[in-house]
This record gives sequence, C-alpha cells and structure tokens, in this order.
Amino acid sequence: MTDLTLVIGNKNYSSWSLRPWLYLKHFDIPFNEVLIPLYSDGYKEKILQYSPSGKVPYLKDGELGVWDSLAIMEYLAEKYPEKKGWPEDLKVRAMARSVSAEMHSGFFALRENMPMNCRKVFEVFVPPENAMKDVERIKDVWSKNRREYCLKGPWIFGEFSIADCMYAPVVMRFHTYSIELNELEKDYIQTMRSHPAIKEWLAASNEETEIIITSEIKVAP
Ligand SMILES: N[C@@H](CCC(=O)N[C@@H](CS)C(=O)NCC(=O)O)C(=O)O
Repeated sequence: MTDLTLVIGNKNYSSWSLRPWLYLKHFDIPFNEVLIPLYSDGYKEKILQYSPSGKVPYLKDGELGVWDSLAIMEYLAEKYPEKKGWPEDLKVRAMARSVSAEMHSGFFALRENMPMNCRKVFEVFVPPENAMKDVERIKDVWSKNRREYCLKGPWIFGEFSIADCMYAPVVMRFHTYSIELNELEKDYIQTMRSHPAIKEWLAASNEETEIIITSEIKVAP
C-alpha cells in the first residue's frame, strides 16, 4: 500500500516520464503507475485531471501534487533522504546539479531531431550540425565525469544519482540513432541498459502499440 502515484506517458516515447520512474524503481520506492497514452483522444483532459501543467510526469503523494520531472525527483530525494538522490560531497553534488540543470534547460536540437523512440534503431543516422553539438557536449559530460569518478561506481558521478535519471532518455536516444561512442561512453550506455528497471521499461515499450508519428519518421540523410 502506497500513497504515491506517478502519472506518465507512453514508455516508448515519453522521455520526461522515464526520469522519475527510474528514480522510484532504482531506489525501490513503491508507487502506483497511471499511464496516459500521449496524443490519444482526450489525453490532455485525462492529464489535466491530475496535473495543472497538462503534462506528464506528475507525482501524487496523498493530497500533494508535484509536477515536472526534476521537481519530482528533488521532492523524492527530500522525502526519502536515506536514498541519496544527489552525491554526498558538496562539490560533486554541485556538478551533478549543474549537468542535470543543463539537461533540463537545454539540448533543444537533440530533442527536436532525435526524439526518444525506445523500440527503434536507425542504423545510419547523421545528426544535423546543431544536434551533433548537443551530442558532443553530452559525450563530454559523460566521459569527463566517468574518468573522474570511475573508482566510486559505474554511473556519471560514480554512485547512481538524479543526474543519471536526467540522462537516461539520452542513453535511449544514442542507442536508437546509433551514435558513435568511445569506450567510456559505451560502458555507460551498457550500465544503463542493463539496469533491471530499464530492462522493464524497454520490455513494456515493446508491448505498446500506439504510434506517435512525429517520433517515428526519421530519414537517414
Ligand atoms: N519540463 C517538463 C516537461 C514535461 C513534458 O513536456 N512532457 C511531455 C511528455 S514527455 C508531455 O506531457 N507532452 C504532452 C503535451 O505537451 O501535450 C518535465 O520535466 O516534466
């Protein structure tokens, strides 16, 4: 029995939903899940029954509602401090917050040109120049921090943190669009894709039948 309900979109496509879902699963926090297929008939009204923003993800904790993926994880990190959502060290925590905020407020070309589509793999895909800049910046974030914190664990800052949840959808995108990676980046993708929760998410994505056409049509240039 739990008071927590997470409202999410399609697992195949909803990148923002994946973030707090992974957080809850990774830290074994029990929750109910409500999935509203995005862009299906009446989907907006259904979301608005929960979230004033009209967007997913949305977390209901009893009478309290929290929306926006990062705000939800911040709330969960405070509600369950023993789960350590952020790195313990002040400086590492500042870096984890910086890369999380950078992801939350940027990378628009990547989002636009490489939508999350967990089921799909485009074997030949050359991102447009502006999206490629985003890809390179993300690879820098992963490689630099993986080098620095590798002794502490396999995640961006060693131990699993909110930063990994923020970048999980990019892992899916890099796989879908067959982005060239160095060994450190490949290891990170492998770590994320072998996480039991991610395997569960991917298996559920494969079972979904809804198609969001704007996330499907990508022609390799
Ligand atoms: N900044 C928000 C973005 C939420 C968002 O854009 N969610 C998308 C789904 S991935 C959505 O609800 N789209 C439906 C719509 O805009 O009508 C967050 O981090 O939660």
